[in-house]
Amino acid sequence: MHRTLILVKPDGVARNLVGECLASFEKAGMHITSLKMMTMSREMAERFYAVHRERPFYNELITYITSGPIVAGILEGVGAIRRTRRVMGDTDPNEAAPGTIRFAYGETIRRNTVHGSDSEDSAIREIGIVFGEDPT
Ligand code: 3AN
Repeated sequence: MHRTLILVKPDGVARNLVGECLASFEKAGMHITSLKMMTMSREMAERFYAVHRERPFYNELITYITSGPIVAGILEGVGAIRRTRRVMGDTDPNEAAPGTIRFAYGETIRRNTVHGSDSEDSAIREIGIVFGEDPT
């Protein structure tokens, strides 16, 4: 059994897409084991996106992710990371496959509606940051 962290980002919450996004993950066989609504502090966002610190889009990414409420969840299931990312689609909504969340709802590469951990190490790190728990 694997675990991953998902976020419904500010553009998704603002457009009433929380239920749609969570339903997509559940339909793909994921089980929601934790869920919360929150607004990320700048400090949490900087820890969360630390790997992107040197990227040209970093400041705008931090401003965006802290701009309004998000919904964070822990999903559990076989192949949770891979399956969740398949349901989300490519980072750039223009590249995302039909049937994915980002194809349906993503606005731009930044306002792309959802986040999902990209590896087991990221999942452990991100669950720790957002839920303050050791997921082992
Ligand atoms: P993903 O969320 O698909 O794993 P990452 O980890 O490469 O994508 O990027 C993290 C977040 O940074 C993305 N979800 C997106 O919001 C933002 N981002 C990535 N690349 C760009 C870019 N070229 N311009 C603006 N924002 C970007």
